[in-house]
Amino acid sequence: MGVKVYGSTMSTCTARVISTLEEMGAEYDVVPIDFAAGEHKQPAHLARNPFGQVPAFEDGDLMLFESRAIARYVARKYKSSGPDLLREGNLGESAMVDLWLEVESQQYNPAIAPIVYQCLMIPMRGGVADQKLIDANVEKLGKVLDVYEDRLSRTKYLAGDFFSLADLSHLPYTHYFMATPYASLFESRPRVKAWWEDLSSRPAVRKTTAAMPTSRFCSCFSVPVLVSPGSIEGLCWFFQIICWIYEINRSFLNAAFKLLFFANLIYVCVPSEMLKQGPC
Ligand SMILES: N[C@@H](CCC(=O)N[C@@H](CS)C(=O)NCC(=O)O)C(=O)O
Repeated sequence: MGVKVYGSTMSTCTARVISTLEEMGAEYDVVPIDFAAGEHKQPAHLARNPFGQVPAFEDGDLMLFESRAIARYVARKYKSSGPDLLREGNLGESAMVDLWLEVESQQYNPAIAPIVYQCLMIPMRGGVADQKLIDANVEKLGKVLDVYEDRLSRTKYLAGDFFSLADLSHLPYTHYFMATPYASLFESRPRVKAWWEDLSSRPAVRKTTAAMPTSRFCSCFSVPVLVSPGSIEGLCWFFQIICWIYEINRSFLNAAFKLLFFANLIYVCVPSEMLKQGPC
């Protein structure tokens, strides 16, 4: 029987688990948890994860939560069928994997997560991003990436010259971060950029990110758009389809929507349903 992952394929922490399962060639089922309906706070899910968060993970009688702990478990359970992601046969290498997993969780994630949240999630829900918070975290992330640039000038991957869970754990937030206007933080650091290109082109990673579309954050909600219910729906779907097909530059899309807004082509308020689960 395959293992079960409770969560959403689009959620960053769930994607950390899914990408590890994909790397290891494991069979698994994703059991969707309906955030909009508050399912993650209901007793059935609290029994899986007492913090009312996703992911949760089930393997027979074993129930786990915390994505990094689950990913480690997956790497150990399927170690004969996939890459050696933890290097537990070598004391020094496994220590380096642990070290860079800690760096991801304690340095990288606290800086990158607020940027992603502010730039993508808040506007999608109709809110206004906190630019001060973004700026502070962009600066923090820049300093972390300077350390990465230095590290990657000496080794191909973070823990050494081998791909490990420490690299893979960076996937979910970095994937979404690349759809923010601050992706240039990677462009300006050639070794970090090459490392990300390598990581993001792995087949298991591509399969995981295929279920994490960034075009859903297209910027029709990044300005206080006023729309007529009928016209915006068609317009949003139209741009969404263009996004999907051509993966066009989001700043162009942003400009296009702002232009439409100021040209007064959009004029009544966004229906609240669309803010919750709109096509963009
Ligand atoms: N440290 C946890 C964080 C889990 C987490 O923050 N999950 C988010 C989705 S990515 C969530 O469930 N948020 C809903 C909430 O906190 O109420 C992990 O790595 O699994």
